Amino acid sequence: MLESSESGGPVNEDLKREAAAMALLEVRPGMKLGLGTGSTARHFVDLLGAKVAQGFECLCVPTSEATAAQARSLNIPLTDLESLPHLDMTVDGADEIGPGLALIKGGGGALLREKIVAAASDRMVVIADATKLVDTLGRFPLPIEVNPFGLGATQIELTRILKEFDAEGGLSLRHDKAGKTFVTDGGHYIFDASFGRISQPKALSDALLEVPGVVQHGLFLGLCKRAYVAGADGIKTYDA
Ligand code: ABF
Repeated sequence: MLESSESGGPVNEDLKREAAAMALLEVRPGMKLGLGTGSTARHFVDLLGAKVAQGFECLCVPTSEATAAQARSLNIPLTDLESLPHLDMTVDGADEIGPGLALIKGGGGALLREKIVAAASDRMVVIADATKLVDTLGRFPLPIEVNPFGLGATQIELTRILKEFDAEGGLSLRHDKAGKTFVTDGGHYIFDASFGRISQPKALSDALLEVPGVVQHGLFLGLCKRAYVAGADGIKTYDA
């Protein structure tokens, strides 16, 4: 049931949970699942935990230490891609969902593991509220995960790429709430790149991956097969 916000509209968290509940309907007993990261994926893990508490069987690979901790607290059986390199489905959130279900992810800092786990899955399902839908990717700054070694040289290369792709803004090294350089679960740093509009996602992806210091970036192209997007007018299903 939706609660009302001060403006009378549905509360965002309720929308996220409704999208998560839709993805849960795809989960079958014995499935091997990738568990995403972020506040929307968190709802999915909560709902899955409630099913597991009723005896539902599944085996899951988390995409972050935060999700692993949540899943453990709910007694969801966990493993890793070393033991289980192939998954049936991954359910995750996104920062932006563009045409063809191209995504920007990584606002939560877990993009590398999220991409590895999604790529190891038969099917990636994204859950989101309708604020994540965009006509063109790029309004949300693109996270680029980099190796701390050679940071200055990597920054110069990335600045060149931003210029080449007509970025509206610049690069900024991500910091945590305490003001320290944000460090990913894999020990890397993240640059957030303000493109404004990404009109050639594939070309940009290729250019970024050519920079030796770039570990991965938050453009998810051709990975997402379905999105459940919850808005005030209900839940819409988008298929790639
Ligand atoms: C993960 O969490 C990330 O890839 C994305 O950055 C973020 C979305 O978070 P939320 O669901 O909290 O908006 O899915």
